[in-house]
Amino acid sequence: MILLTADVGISATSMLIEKTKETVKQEKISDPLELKKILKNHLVDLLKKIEHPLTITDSRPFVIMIVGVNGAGKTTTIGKLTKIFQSQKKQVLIAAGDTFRAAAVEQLSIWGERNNTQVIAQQNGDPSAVIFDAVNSAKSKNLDVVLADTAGRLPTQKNLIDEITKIKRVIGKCHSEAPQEVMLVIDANTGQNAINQLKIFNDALNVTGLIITKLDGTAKGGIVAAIAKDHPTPLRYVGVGEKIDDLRVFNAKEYVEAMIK
Ligand SMILES: Nc1nc2c(ncn2[C@@H]2O[C@H](COP(=O)(O)OP(=O)(O)OP(=O)(O)O)[C@@H](O)[C@H]2O)c(=O)[nH]1
Ligand SMILES: [Mg+2]
Repeated sequence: MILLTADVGISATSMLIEKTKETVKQEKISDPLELKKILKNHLVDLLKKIEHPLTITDSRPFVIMIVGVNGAGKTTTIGKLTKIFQSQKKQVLIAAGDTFRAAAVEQLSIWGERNNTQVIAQQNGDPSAVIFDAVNSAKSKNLDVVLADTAGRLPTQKNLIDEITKIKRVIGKCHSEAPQEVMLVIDANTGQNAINQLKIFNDALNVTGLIITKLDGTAKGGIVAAIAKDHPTPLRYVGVGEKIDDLRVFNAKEYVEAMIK
């Protein structure tokens, strides 16, 4: 029940129960209080599979494309990531690739100001063109990182999924290795639908990293266990609030401690 209500899902829950039973048998456990500890250890082992922090390589500019459904926390995460990268002495440029939502550029500009970072935007621009310009500009200035925001889109909106594959292709025209990271942002409240989001975005873009946001709310975030079991993808960071410092590097052990009290 603990696992299912935390969104771990049937498949990963069944596997964890089986593994727990095996351990109980092998180690001849008779104290019921030990069960939770054993279960937690198996969950940590599972989540370790996706505990892979992001490393920014020397392939300049290191372009990170941020994608996900509407309202997942993409733009906010860009603000938080900028601060983290700057603290690592990286020079960051932000590309306002959400040309769809009216207030998107303004929202990103506020994050740019907070971090004292340049935001490249164009009025009524095509998202591919905006990001292309930003990557070229970063290249000519020899900057370390480009964070490219994109508009929210649903896995069912085929035209918008096609559009984002085009954005990725165009980025590759300015720098053959770019985008070095395609980051999918998932709201922890999404539940099992997160797997579907991951599948569709992965088919279209080859997702290389994940961010799970809004873990400060009621969501327990067990969806990451389902991801680790059925669709293992490196989980880079977790969002724990709306403020600039509310982003943590994913750590399997800490995560499980927060998930199962
Ligand atoms: N509590 C909490 N709120 C968050 C977190 N991350 C983002 N938010 C909030 O979620 C809302 C949506 O965030 P955005 O960053 O605008 O999301 P988005 O994915 O860019 O949205 P679209 O561009 O409209 O698709 C905002 O109110 C954010 O403050 C988080 O980790 N915790
Ligand atoms: Mg946004």
